[in-house]
Amino acid sequence: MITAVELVRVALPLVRPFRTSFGVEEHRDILLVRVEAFGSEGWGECVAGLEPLYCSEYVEAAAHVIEHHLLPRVLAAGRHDPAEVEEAMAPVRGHAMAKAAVATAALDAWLRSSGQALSEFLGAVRAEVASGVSVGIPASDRPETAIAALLDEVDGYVSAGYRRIKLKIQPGFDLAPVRAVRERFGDEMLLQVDANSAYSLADARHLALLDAFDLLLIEQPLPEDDLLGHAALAEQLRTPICLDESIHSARDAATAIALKAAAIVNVKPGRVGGYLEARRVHDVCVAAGVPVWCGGMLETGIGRAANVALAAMPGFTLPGDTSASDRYYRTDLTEPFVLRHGTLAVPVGPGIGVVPLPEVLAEVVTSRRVLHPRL
Ligand code: OSB
Ligand code: MG
Repeated sequence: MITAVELVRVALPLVRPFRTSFGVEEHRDILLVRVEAFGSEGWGECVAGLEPLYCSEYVEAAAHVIEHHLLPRVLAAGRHDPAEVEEAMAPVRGHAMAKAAVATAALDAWLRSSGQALSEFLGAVRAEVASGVSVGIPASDRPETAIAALLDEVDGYVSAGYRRIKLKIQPGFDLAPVRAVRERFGDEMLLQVDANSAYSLADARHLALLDAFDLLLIEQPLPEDDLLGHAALAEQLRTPICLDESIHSARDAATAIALKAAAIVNVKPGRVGGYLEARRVHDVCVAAGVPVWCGGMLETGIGRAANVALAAMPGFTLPGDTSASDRYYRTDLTEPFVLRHGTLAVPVGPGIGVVPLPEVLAEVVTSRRVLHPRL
């Protein structure tokens, strides 16, 4: 049973601004959920951004919906095992990232109480997972300097050993950077692009020019609710289409696959409401023979640890956006994840296998709010 719940907010600057077609993030304002349950402590990281730009959720709204709508329902339920926590929050529409943070904290405590690692609970089959890296759009007024900056950044990641590079693209910054990266690093490099829904179906002929570069996939070219558009686009491209923003559930994944809107699926546990649903997305994809990979939301070690456990499941056959701590933060909240031969080690300890380091947390915490028990 859950006996205590606390919302912990921390501010962490990114090592470099992360620019996408929807905006730029220079630091994260992170909401952590800490619970005490079953005699153990559990942590969940909310991946909602500062503003509702990637999706409709944002961190302030997540804190509000947790306090006023999710937690009261969870506390009113009795056992607080993983299935019950998920079921208790189900009447609330949407707010997947808020739900995932609560569910993961409860799951972490539940697993720790029995000494089971999240990876084992999920059915992981690997001890380390191949790491890719998501490269933001450089800030620059002139295209040549933007591409030079991009090549420098990619060079650093390639030298570090990352197994796959993902370039963020948008109209006006697509063919030239992809061509430049291919020319510099060769045809063997695993390369993909992510548009964060910046295009329309009218851009199909332009996007088909990316076919020349043998990309692994193009991620979310069109708006999130445009499955038919993605299916129509897929008929005009050789590059496989991967969906990110469109997939909010295992049912969405099944629909997108059936419509041929997605040939590959990016799973983000925050976007689908937690690790139980992320596992169901994986299962749907495996049954359909569709590759899945684990996306990222610039998580600290808390969120990353759980993502790495998920990415160790058998259907995760492509490298994920599960990069090492130093790609994001100078000092991570947890023991840092370090790249070894292009992989991250799957945590082996109980639950998510990591906790915030008290001395780091003390440095970066901006607020702590006890929601339960109300004193
Ligand atoms: O679209 O995958 C995305 C980060 C924030 C919001 C959306 C996305 C991303 C990334 C970064 O691409 C992935 C990472 O955590 O490394
Ligand atoms: Mg994406």
